Parts: sequence; C-alpha cells; structure tokens
Amino acid sequence: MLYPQRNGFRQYFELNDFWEFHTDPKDVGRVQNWAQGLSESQPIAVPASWNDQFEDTRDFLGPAWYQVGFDLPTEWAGKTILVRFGSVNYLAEVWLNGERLGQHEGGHLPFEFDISEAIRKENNRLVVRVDGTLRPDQVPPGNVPPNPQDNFNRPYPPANFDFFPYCGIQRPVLLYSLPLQYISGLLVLTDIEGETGTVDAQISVSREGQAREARFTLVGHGARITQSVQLKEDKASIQFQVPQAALWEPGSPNLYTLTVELTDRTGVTDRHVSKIGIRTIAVQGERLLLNGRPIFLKGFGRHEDFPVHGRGFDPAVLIKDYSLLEWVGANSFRTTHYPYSEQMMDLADRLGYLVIDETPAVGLFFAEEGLEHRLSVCRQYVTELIDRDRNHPCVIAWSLANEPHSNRPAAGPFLRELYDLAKLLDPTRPVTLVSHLGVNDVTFEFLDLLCLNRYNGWYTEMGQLQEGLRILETDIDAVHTRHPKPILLTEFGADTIAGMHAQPPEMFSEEYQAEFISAYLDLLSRKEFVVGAHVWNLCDFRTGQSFHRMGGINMKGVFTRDRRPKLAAHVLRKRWNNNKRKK
Ligand code: ADA
Repeated sequence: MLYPQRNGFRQYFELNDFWEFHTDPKDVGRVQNWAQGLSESQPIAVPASWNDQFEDTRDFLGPAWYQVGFDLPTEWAGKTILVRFGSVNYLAEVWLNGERLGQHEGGHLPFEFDISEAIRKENNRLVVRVDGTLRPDQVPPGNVPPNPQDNFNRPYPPANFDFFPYCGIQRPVLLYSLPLQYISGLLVLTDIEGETGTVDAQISVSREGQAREARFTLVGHGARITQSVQLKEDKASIQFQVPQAALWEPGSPNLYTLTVELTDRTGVTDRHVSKIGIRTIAVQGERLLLNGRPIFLKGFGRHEDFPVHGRGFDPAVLIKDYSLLEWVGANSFRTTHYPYSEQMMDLADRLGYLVIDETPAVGLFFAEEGLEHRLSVCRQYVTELIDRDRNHPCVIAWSLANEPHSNRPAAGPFLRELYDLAKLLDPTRPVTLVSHLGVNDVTFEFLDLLCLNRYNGWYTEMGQLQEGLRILETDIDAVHTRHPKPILLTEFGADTIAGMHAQPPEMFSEEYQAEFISAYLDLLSRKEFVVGAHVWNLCDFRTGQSFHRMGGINMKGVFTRDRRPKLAAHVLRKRWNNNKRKK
C-alpha cells in the first residue's frame, strides 16, 4: 500500500486535529445510530491513544466513537478520493456522511476506503467506532480464561502481553486524491553483481485508461537513468543496471530517487516518487550477510510508547529515539511487538538502521477455542505488513510473532503456514519468529534465522549472573548444534530503577543492569554463530498493572521512559563506539 504524496497529480491533507470523542461503555452507539453523528462529545487529540488523555479512560478499552468534519478541496472534484488510517487499535468501523465504508481488524497497519462516491463538496462527517476490548480469539489476545498450561502473569487490563493495550486512532489519518487512473502498487527488488547494482521495479496501475506508457527514472550518486515501457494491461516493469552503485548500509545509507510516471499522448498523467536503497541480505550457513559481508546486529527491542501520547504517533519522539540509537552506537532494532509507523521506517532507511519487522502476533496461544480466527488475523498481518514495508532497504527480516506458545501441537502447522506465506510474498528476505523455548522449539526446523529471548540471571538464577550465563551458554550451544543457523539474541535485560545503586551489584540497581548486559555481550561476542544482540529495552515503557510491574512500568530500558540514560546506556555507548558493522 503506497503512502500518499503531494505533486502535480496527487494531493493529501492530514486530519490530525481535535476530533469529537464519546466513550460507549454500554455499547449503545450502534442502536442509537451514533454513526449518523455524535449528539454529545468532548474534544480528543488525533493521532494519540485515548487512555492517558482523560481522567477516566486509562483502563477503558472501548468501544468509543470519534467524529471529524471537513470540506472537499475544489480542485479535487472528479478525482479518485480516499481516506487512509495509519493505525487504529483494535477494531475500527468507519462511516462517511452516514454511509458505512467498512471495517478493519488489528492495529499498527494502514487501511483505507475509496470515498469518491460518498464524499460531498462541504460538511462531510467522518465517524469511526473503535473497540480495543481484549478478546481471546484476537491477535494479540487478552481476557484469556486462566489455563495452567498457558499461564501468564495476568496484568490488569488482562493482556496476554507485557505492554499497555493502548487504544484509539494512533497514527495520522489522511484524505488524499489520485487521478482516475493511477499507480496503485510498486515493487522494488535490488541485487549486486560486482560493483554494479541491479534495480527491478514493477508497478501496477489502478485500471486501464488513457495512459499507455510508464516512464521510470533513477537518480542519485552520479546516476541518472530513464526507461519507458508500454503498459501491459495494468502492469509495467523495468530493470536498471547501476554501475559503481552506492550501496545502502548502516553508516552509509545511500538512497536513490525512483520516479515512476504514467504518460499518454498529452504528457504525464500520474507520478510517484520513492527513495530506494541498493542492498542485499542473505543467510549463508551460520552467517547473516549484508551486501555479501557478515553483519552483527547491535541494538534493541523497543516500544512506540510515551507519556500521555500512549502509543500515539509523535514525530519529536521518533527523532529523539533515533538520536538515542545514534548516541549509543546501535545499528538495528526489532519492531517489538507490532509494526511501527511508516514514518519510523522511512527514517530507518534515511539514517541507516537495520530493522527486523514484526507482526502484532504477541502472546499467541494455540488452544482450539478461537484458533481459526487467530490464524486468519495472522495471515492478514503478514500480508499487510509485507505489502506496506517490502520496498524499505532497512527491513532485513520478517518476524512472524514474539514468543508464541509453540509448545502446543497446533503451533507447528499454524506457524509453518505463516512462514510459507511470508516466503511466497517476499522470497528475498529471511523469515523468523522470536522464541522463548529454545532447542525444542518446533519452528527452528524451518525458520531462516533463529531469534531467542533469554533472561538467565533475571527471571531465573536471580541475582546469580555467572550461573545464569553458564546456563545461557549451554542453551545457545545446544540450539546451534541442533540447528546450524544464525542466532540472534533478540531480548536480554534487567529491570532497573534509575538512581538505584549497589556495590556489589544487586537486582534493580543500575550496576546490575550494566553488568548483566556487558556479561551477555561478552559471551555472545565469543560465538561466531551469533549474529546479533538486541538489549531489552531501549526505554522503560508502560505496561498493565501487576505485582511485578511497579507503577505499571517495565523498567528494563537502558533509558527511562522520558529518555534519560541509566548507567547501562553509557556502558553500551563505550562498547559499541559507533562502529556500525562490528560487535
Ligand atoms: C518477554 C517479552 C517482552 C517483555 C520481556 C520482559 O521476553 O518478549 O515483551 O515482556 O519478556 O521484560 O519480561
């Protein structure tokens, strides 16, 4: 799904504003026909989660209703017009001027509706019903009946995952216009042969129309190449050879500008511009190769999380977090535990960060009840995520899930189906998922890259770091012996209260976190088959309430929630010394 653009043929404006908002705790909005307009409401900021904006909505997960009004720009008359939501968590149902446009399940991925027929010149009213209620058959699941085999530390609200289930319209809502016949899809594949880069670009067009030709132009780093081809029905594709290509990688994130134009006898009828990076990623035996050379991933699991905004999009926080990654010397992150904003991905391309792109499948369990629906939602997520992010050079792997409870019989076929789907949609990237089970994880038979979360010395061997490391080493050696594939330690860390100190180090002190992380990195650096280390977490973040989350905060960040460094951040900066490729 292409992001809207502004040029001579395409226009958009953002509906980032104060919308009208009304909670619907008794779920009467449908029968009272709130879709025709809210009779009572209060202002709410969009985009943002609703939970922290009011005094009485912190633990309210919905349903709730949003409404906003707008006029149609006169110059948009006669064009294709769409409304696009960057992320609404969790269930969204949308009406325009009382006409139901449709619905979408799942946060963190965009969806849109063609409103060319439903829109009016003036006084348009867009109404959205959002329901973030946790349900066992949803992904991620919640409100799961207690089951000893799938026991979770059940926080409040009762999520099957360890972060707050923020709800609302959490990323920008865009109204945008397109020509009647427009470029509706773009697939860019790159390769490298010697010093020459190869760029394959394929477009799909919305429908047959007056345009007969597509013109592709690639500009950058001394290159300017143009090719025109006839449209074949609704498709067109070309291949560029780029001599002395400026490759994309951390430390030198070289980007080219790819412009695609539809043309007819009168000239250009549509134009789409994108930034592309020439790079390759491959698993070769136990190595992970970026542009044909081994890469070591240094970085973090993160969250889109900030006070008051909740999981809401905030450009200043994006920039701040990239500044922290640069300061500490990281070169990568995983989008834990859901796809991040398109703006975050564009910045990863521009700034040169390697991204393991993860679906929202966290806390996945495989009891029979609700299994089919969970599978259909996971299939949808894999499809939507790859469609949204496949052209980003920063994305080096797809992660199907985080810590699925894959010790159940149904787990293997379920996850294998998602793996096969991801490989079908994108054969160019490694596919993984993140396991907490280790050597007996059935998925390790087929995954391309093995990702492990480990907390020896924290949840087990508490306060006994050396004993924890001994067990960790035994574990990863056993995984490697059985599955000679690259291993990435995707999570390891210790809750730390900023300002708490202890010598000798003890749990929750800054010294313990710093020693814990350093000792893990020392061990991992001795293992050739370990291709990366992602500390859990970059920053402290909001969770539900529980006896093991003081103040509803997970404190494993090396920075606090308001982005102040703990001792471990200084230790990592010294260690990672901004050398973008090495351990
Ligand atoms: C798990 C999970 C993380 C977080 C972490 C922790 O590995 O993947 O989301 O909950 O544990 O802090 O306990």
